[in-house]
Amino acid sequence: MKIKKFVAPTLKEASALMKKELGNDAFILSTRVLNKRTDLGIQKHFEITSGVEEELDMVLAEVDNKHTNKEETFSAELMKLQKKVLGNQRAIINSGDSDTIVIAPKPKKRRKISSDQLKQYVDKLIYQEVSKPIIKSIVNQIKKSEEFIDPTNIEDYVITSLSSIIPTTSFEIKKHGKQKVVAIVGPTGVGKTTCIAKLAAISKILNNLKIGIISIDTYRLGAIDQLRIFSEVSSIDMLVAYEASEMPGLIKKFSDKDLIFIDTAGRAQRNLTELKKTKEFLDVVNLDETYLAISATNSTKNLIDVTKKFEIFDYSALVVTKIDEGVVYGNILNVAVTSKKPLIYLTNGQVIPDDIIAADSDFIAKMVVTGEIS
Ligand SMILES: Nc1nc2c(ncn2[C@@H]2O[C@H](COP(=O)(O)OP(=O)(O)O)[C@@H](O)[C@H]2O)c(=O)[nH]1
Ligand SMILES: [Mg+2]
Repeated sequence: MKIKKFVAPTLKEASALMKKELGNDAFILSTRVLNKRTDLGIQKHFEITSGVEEELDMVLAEVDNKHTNKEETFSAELMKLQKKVLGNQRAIINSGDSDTIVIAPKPKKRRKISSDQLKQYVDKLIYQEVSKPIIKSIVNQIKKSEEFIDPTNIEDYVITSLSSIIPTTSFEIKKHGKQKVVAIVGPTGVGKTTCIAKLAAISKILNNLKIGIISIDTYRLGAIDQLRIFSEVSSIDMLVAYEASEMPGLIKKFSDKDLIFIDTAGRAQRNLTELKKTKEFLDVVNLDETYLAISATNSTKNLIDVTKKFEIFDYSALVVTKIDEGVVYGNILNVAVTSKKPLIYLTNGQVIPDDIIAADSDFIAKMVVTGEIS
């Protein structure tokens, strides 16, 4: 096992450094907060001690070989494997020097987590409908860093481990006054128009940007009215395209805008012909980014199906809507990991513009582990 420490101002940055150097198979052994002297004085930094296994773990292969469909059996299976590995007595002690560590016999002092405590977390993740491979990887990490985990830090450890696998990205405005064009696609009623209204209002009020909205949702009755009322109330210019050929002209009309949002028709992803009609409107525009909106209330299977069907739009990030209505949150984690698309926003209610949150992997990991939106 290769072991290394990474220090950065945030846990996320430290985790990114780790992944960059050790690859995606790297796991977190422990984390701690340091006070680091910088040009700006003493600042809080996060240190991750991480490791990467040189060869594939036999134990995981064992889980794979046993096709356990029932969740209870799966959990019991993990516990059995866990016990087996916990027998391996080894400890990693920090020598004080930030780059060196000493591997020594385990001191008896630290109170180990019991099988029941670990099972509690495995059960929590199963209840949250986190996919089996993800739970396995978390158990795998815990198992390898058992020496560092005790009843007081296991929750933080599970959250940090989950957080390190959630891809996120953030919205950026183009520099030097260049215009940015963003489209949001997604299934019917998922919350695309509401999301655009929130983003448009925030960008106008907080960032002082000139915003234009183009709607191509002439399909659903009342869809245009919904947006027109919003644009009048918030004094944001809005144009409607009835044919794909009108799109370049509308973009030109908005040549003074910093940011243009394109709101698309909510069409069922089962109907590829319908999706292609929407795509015709977007194909004639120079899009900077396309986001796929998906609802937190859908099952993992449904969400993965949507992410696949909408691949024709070549979207760059996911917006997860209606997290306030979600009962469990493992689906959000599963779809981000499976689709390999980063999360950019979460929406948590109907209020414009308040109910939108920039995606943060720690926040999402916490939602999954605690079952609550903090
Ligand atoms: N609870 C909740 N409702 C939302 C959220 N986002 C949108 N909605 C509601 O979902 C419904 C459909 O939203 P809309 O934006 O018209 O969906 P679209 O068809 O994808 O454009 C509306 O009643 C919205 O108020 C959210 O984050 N939470
Ligand atoms: Mg809409």
